[in-house]
Amino acid sequence: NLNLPEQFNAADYFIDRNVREGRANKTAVLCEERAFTYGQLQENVNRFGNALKSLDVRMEERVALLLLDTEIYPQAFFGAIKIGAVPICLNTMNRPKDFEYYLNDSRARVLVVDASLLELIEPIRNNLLFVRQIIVANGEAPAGDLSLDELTADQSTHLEAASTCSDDACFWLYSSGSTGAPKGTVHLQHDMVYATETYGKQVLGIKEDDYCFSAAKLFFAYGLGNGLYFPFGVGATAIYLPKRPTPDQVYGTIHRHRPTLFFGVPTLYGQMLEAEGSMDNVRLCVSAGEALPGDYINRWKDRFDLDILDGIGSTEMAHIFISNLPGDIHAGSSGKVVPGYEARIVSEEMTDVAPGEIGTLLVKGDSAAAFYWNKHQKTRQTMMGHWVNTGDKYYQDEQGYFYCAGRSDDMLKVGGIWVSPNEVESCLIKHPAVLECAVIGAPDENNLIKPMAFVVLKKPDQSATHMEAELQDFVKSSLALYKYPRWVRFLDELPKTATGKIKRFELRNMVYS
Ligand code: 3SK
Repeated sequence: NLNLPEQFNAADYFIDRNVREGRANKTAVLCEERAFTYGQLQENVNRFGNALKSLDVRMEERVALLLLDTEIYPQAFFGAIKIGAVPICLNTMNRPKDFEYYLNDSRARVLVVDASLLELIEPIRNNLLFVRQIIVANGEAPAGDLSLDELTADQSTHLEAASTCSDDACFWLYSSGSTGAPKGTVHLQHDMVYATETYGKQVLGIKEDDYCFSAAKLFFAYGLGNGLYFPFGVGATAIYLPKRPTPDQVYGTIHRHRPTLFFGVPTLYGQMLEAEGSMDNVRLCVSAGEALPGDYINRWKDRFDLDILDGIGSTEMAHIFISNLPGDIHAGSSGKVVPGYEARIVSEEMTDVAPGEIGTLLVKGDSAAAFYWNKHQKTRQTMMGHWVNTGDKYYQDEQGYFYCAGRSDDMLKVGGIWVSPNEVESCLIKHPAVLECAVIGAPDENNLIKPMAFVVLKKPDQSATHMEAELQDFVKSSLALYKYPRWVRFLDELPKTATGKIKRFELRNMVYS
C-alpha cells in the first residue's frame, strides 16, 4: 500500500518534493555538456505547465511528446502532468503515418516535437484532426508553430500542481499487438510511484547518490522508469544521451558522466561486448526488452566484473515485474517475481499449471495501466480484474524461476520493441512482385530474434538476391527501420491448413531444424 494522499499529483511527487526535501541545488539531469539542478528543473517544469495553460490546455487533455532524450523531456512530461494534462510518449523511430494514427486516436491538443523530428510530422500535418498547436523544441519553429524557448521564456516559474487524485490519468504509452491498431495505454498518477517503490528500490536498491543512464530511450516504458521516474523518485541524477545509442556513444557517455546504474537491451549489450570501452563507475547493469542470452551475462561478468540483471516488464505494467536479483542471477531465466507483484502461469482453462508446464503469464501489481483508450474489448481481454494477461508463454521451475517460452500471439520483440508480423506482411504484399508472404521471428548469430520473410513471387524466375534487397528496401521505405525482414526466403507456395491459414509452425520448423 503506497499510502498516498487522496489529492496527489505525480509532478509534485517527482519534482517539487525534491526541492522541498532540500535538493534544489542537487544535479537532477546531465545531458552532454549541460547540467540542471532540481531547482532549475522545477522552474522549467513550471514554465512549461504555465505555457500549456496559456494555450488553454485543460486537465485530462492529451499532450503528445515526440522528443529526444534531453532535459526537455522531464520538463514537458512533468509540466503537462502538473496542470493535470496527460503526456503521451511517442516512439521517435516510427513513421509519419504512425504519428497520424497516434495523434488522431489520442485526440492530443498539443504536440511537442524536437526540431530534428519535425520532418516526421510535415507529411501528415494536414491530416491531424485535433492538434491545435505544435511546439518545437531545440530549434526554429515554422510559421504557425511555436518555439518552446520563446513560449516559455516569459512564463512564471511558479505553478500550483492541479488537484488531481492518485487514480487520475497521468500518462499514456502506445502498445502494439499482433492484429489491430496500437492501443493507448492509460497509466494513473500512482503507477510510477508503485514501480519506483517495488522494482526501483527493492531490486535496484536505487538511492539518492545514484547516477542513472538508460541507453533505452525515454519514450519506452522501460526507459521512462530507468531515466526519469526512478532517479527523480529518490532524488538521484539522470544522464541523457540524445543521439542513437551506438557502443561508442554509450561508452563515451559512461566515461564522461560516470553513471552508477546502466540500463540497456540485449542487442546493445552484444554490440558493446564487441567494442572497446569501460564501465568505469557502474555498480549494476540491467537488461529488458527481450531475453538476454546467458553467454552475454557471463562475458560481461568476465570483462567488467559486473552483473546484468535480466528482467521482464511490459508497457501495461509500466516497468519490470519479474527479475533476476543482485546475487541471485540465473542466466537464461527472467528471474523471480519482484516484491509487490504476483504472477501466475495458467492453462487455457485459466487454472494454474504445474512447475515445468508452459502456460500464459498473468501478473498483478498496482502499476498496471487502467485501460486502453477507446478499446473496450482489448481492455477486457488484457486487464482481467486484478490480473493483466501479458500474452507471454512462460514456465516456472521448482525453485520459482521464470523462463520465457514465446508468445501466445505471433508478436516479435526486436531490439526490445514489439513488431507485428502482420504489419510487415501487409507492407510486403503491396510490392507488385509479391503474390503471398508470411513473416516470423528467426534468431540471428547472437540468438536474438529478428523478422524473417517467406515470400511467393508472382514471377518465380526473378533473381532472389536482387529481390531480397528490393523487398527489404521496400519495407524500410514505409515502416520503421527495425521492422524490416533481415532475411527473405523465396518459396513456391506457403504451407497452409485445409482452411487456408498459413502454418507458421512449419515455417518456424524450416528455420529451427
Ligand atoms: O520489454 C520489457 O521487458 C519492458 C521492461 C520494462 C518496461 C517495459 C517493458 C516493455
